[in-house]
Amino acid sequence: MKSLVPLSFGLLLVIAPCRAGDNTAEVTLSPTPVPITESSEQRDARMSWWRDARFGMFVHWGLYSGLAGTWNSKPVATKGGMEWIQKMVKADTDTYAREALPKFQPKPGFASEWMKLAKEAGCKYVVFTTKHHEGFALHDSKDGDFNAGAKLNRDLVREIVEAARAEGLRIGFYHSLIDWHDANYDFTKAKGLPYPVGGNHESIPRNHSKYIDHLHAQVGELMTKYGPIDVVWWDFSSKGFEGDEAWHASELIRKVREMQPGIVMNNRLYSASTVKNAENEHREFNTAHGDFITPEQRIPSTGMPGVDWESCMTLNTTWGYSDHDHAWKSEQTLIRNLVDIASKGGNYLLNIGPKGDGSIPPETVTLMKGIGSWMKINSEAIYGTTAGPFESLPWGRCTRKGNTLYLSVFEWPKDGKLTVPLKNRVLSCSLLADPSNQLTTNSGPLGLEISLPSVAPDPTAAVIRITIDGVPDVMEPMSTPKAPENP
Ligand code: JFZ
Repeated sequence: MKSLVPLSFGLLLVIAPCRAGDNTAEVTLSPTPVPITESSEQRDARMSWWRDARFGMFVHWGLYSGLAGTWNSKPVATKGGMEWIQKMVKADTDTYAREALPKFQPKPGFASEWMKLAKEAGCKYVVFTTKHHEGFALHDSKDGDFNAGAKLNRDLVREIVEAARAEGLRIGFYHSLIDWHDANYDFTKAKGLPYPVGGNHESIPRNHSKYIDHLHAQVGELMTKYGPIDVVWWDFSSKGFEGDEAWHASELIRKVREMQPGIVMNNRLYSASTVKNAENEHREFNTAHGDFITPEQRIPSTGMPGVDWESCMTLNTTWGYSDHDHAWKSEQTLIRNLVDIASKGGNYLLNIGPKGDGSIPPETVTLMKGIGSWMKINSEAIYGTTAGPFESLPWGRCTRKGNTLYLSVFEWPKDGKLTVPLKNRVLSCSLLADPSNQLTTNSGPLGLEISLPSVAPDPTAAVIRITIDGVPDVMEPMSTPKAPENP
């Protein structure tokens, strides 16, 4: 009997003929909740594009982008998330909006610049902030007036979604659960979650269930007005404030899955259930809480077979744009991160922080185009691959596609000999940068030995594609013979 995993309890949908794809279709939910079950085959089908994609672009953009890390014409900091500037300067929402709104002037065509860069970098999907903790919604919302429709007479979500579709990119909505604007968001209950101001604000009574109504209403607009949405990226919950208590999470999941049956959802409606030792990190991830886990600013030491995961990371140290953060990572680091993450079976969601007018900082353009140049030759070693069969490799990483292995060499062997702890017979072996030239291979005591040209075709990561006979038969790492006990 095929295992049916309860996705969540859902409502029997009364749908007008066309689904969320057609923006005019009014999606009505019928009263009686019915269990939504999904077989693991159905789940694999729903997740397959996301698993094959491996590489996405994250975009943090909001009113904080116009402030650019500056408050009262002074830099607030040179490191750390400037999307949190309201909290860093302890500003109430009115003061914050007064300062920030005038500096948030999206220029025409900003979104296609983002999508063209994402495409050029080799990203397959883009996840952008429809609302961050500041509470400002980028869509033309009928729920409240702190949104682009009311303040700018623009629907920036529509502009961004349409630009993504024009480039054939999948689109995802980051949506903050935390809200530093809504007067009913009860920060006094939200233990472990950030809030910009305290003190006398605590005395004003707040009706958090009214905030939850606002949250669900805006999510409902986002999930019904812009066609098929591929990813939803909630942010974030704590051990002290999560799930149904904080967000009526299972009801939200049910509604979103009904409005967007194909959607892929992250895990942050619940606190990150972290087991911090490398061996069994996140092994117990419960997919009723979402589809994938979200390590932030780090790459897990080992893969997590059976668990879908996506590492999100900044190009410098801030998610939102800052004039004062120049700690840009190197192109080499970013490319090797992508390879490292893919070799462990994960996705890489690499962030850009556009300015208040939507323009992209030149350093960001250079770095993303640099990754794109590498992907032009080597994307076969990333898209549609799974984790490599090796625990670790001294000279690089390995990704896999059936009986084809992609060896990404970071440290080119000085003696031109690359040792791969593999017993299989080699059917073909060549560089992705020079596919027509077969490389010589021999099998030796330490496994497969590949003869390489003296100079690496790419100093960052040179990829060798080998097809082998059968499934990878990995040699146990040679236990270094113990030095005889000194008598
Ligand atoms: C959150 C946001 O606060 C931040 O601004 C950015 O959007 C990032 C992607 O996500 O940052 C977090 C969220 C959760 C943890 C740490 C930082 N956590 O659970 O450790």
